[in-house]
Amino acid sequence: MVFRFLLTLAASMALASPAFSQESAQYRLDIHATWSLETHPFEYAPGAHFSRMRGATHNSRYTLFGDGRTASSGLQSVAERGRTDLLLLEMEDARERGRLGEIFDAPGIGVPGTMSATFTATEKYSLASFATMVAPSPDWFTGAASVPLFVDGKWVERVELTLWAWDAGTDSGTTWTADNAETQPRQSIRLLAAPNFLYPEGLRPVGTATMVQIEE
Ligand SMILES: [Ca+2]
Repeated sequence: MVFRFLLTLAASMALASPAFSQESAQYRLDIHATWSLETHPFEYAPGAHFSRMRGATHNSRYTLFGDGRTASSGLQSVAERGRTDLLLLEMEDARERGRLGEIFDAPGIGVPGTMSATFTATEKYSLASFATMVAPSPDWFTGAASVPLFVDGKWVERVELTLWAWDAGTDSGTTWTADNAETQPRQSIRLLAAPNFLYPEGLRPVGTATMVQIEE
């Protein structure tokens, strides 16, 4: 609570004094789901959508996901069921430990489509991550992890990201609507090279995202 108050205080100081304006930057995140039956014709995904997105600003002591890492239970819940409540608890815990700043989210969307959110990054929490389920699926998700927004003493004005499908390594299903098949032990998170995403030219992304600095 005190911490939240301090954050609020810091935000109002930033507004009040230009001298503080460089200590934080507000960003708009736009996630463009390009995935459709036309772009990924291998099999049909009934009711294809991106689930509710959840993200956060944080420092280098927090990692939402990464190639070769093991998924947290919160990420597993996102990837398997599109639920973000457990991930929210993990993020709140990380915030208590001083690893994470602002938490943000956006409602799910049908694909193709766009979802958006705004957030404020600070010098202390200048990395941004987010995840959403590629749904329906066994444990497939997309997102970005630890995107640096404060580089060489400056706030990055615009970041463009390619969104790949990832396998959370927690369910062994291989089709969009496979029955639940828990992977024991958990495998590591990997780029998804299933036929659903692998085409002659290589892996086909499920979308793009931009983080653009906006006026506070
Ligand atoms: Ca899997």
